[in-house]
Amino acid sequence: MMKKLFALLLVAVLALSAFGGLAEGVVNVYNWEDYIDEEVIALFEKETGIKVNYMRFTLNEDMMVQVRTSPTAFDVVFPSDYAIERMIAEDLIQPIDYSKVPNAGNILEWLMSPDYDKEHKFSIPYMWGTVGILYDTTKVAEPVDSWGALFDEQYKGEVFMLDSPRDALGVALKYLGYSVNSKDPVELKAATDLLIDQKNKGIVKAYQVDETKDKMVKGEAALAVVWSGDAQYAINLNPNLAYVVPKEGSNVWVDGMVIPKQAPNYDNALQFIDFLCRPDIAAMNTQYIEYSSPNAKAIELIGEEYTSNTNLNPSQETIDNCEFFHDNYDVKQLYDTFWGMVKNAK
Ligand code: N2P
Repeated sequence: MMKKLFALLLVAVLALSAFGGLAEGVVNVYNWEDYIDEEVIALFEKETGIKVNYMRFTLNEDMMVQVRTSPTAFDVVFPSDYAIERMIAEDLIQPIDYSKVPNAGNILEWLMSPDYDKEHKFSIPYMWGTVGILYDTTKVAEPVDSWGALFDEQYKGEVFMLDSPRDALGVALKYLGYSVNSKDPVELKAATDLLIDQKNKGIVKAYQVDETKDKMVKGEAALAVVWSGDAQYAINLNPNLAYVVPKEGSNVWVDGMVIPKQAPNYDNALQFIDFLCRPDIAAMNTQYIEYSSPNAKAIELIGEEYTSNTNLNPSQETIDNCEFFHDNYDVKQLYDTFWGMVKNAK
């Protein structure tokens, strides 16, 4: 008898979840590795009762493959500018209902009308930053101010490169005086040759992404190409480290929050996005991951500690010397081929 009752109960619960009764209590979040204060997730779950199913990726390129092949798997995704541009073009994401995201009003003016998503119809900025060099002041001859240090043979075996086609090729393009958005095969070939030469000379210790920050804290290399927040995170743990956006210029980027077209929990996605835009939450999150915040009220809450730090709050001059990436899908094959040549070089 008891067994029968239990079985009936189980069927009822399963039926309820199949009809969406329980499914309403979930939000499927797909964000970069090491890119949130986990306490933020716990607070959201506690306040809303919505369970966060949190998944992570390392590069925009990997994330886009997942969203294309599993269009119903995610409710909130965090692509960078050029990836947002691509996802709009491929009709992978849907407009944001701003009436349900009141805290979006806290976003800084200069980030509100970007080229990649005019009027922010599809995306709300999450964090932003630069690409630069994190270096160990005890291991370099003089203060680093140029990408040239990465190609200098005195740093043989002492350089971590970003294992990311756009970032690595972007660095080489910038050093050669070209745009990070170059589509010119001659310029791209020159950038590729520079990276292959750097590798052949044994200057590169490793190509990696998320591992770099902790390895730099431990003093495992002299120089590393990193995103600004990872630099600040490492500097907090090792005061011998410093970060520079090289004088030749670099890439400045914004990661946004978007909702895939077939997201199963649209309203929960909006609630999660709004929560991340709440000033106290955005402040707490930025202070934990050490990336630049697009949230004016959060910055006010943090105050001097944020505004006086040029890694978090670069000067207008530094920003103006940097370029945003743009969607380069029409030359993706070219980038993939050249990046393959770098990675396969012996
Ligand atoms: C942090 C991810 C940074 C994202 N691990 C850079 N766009």
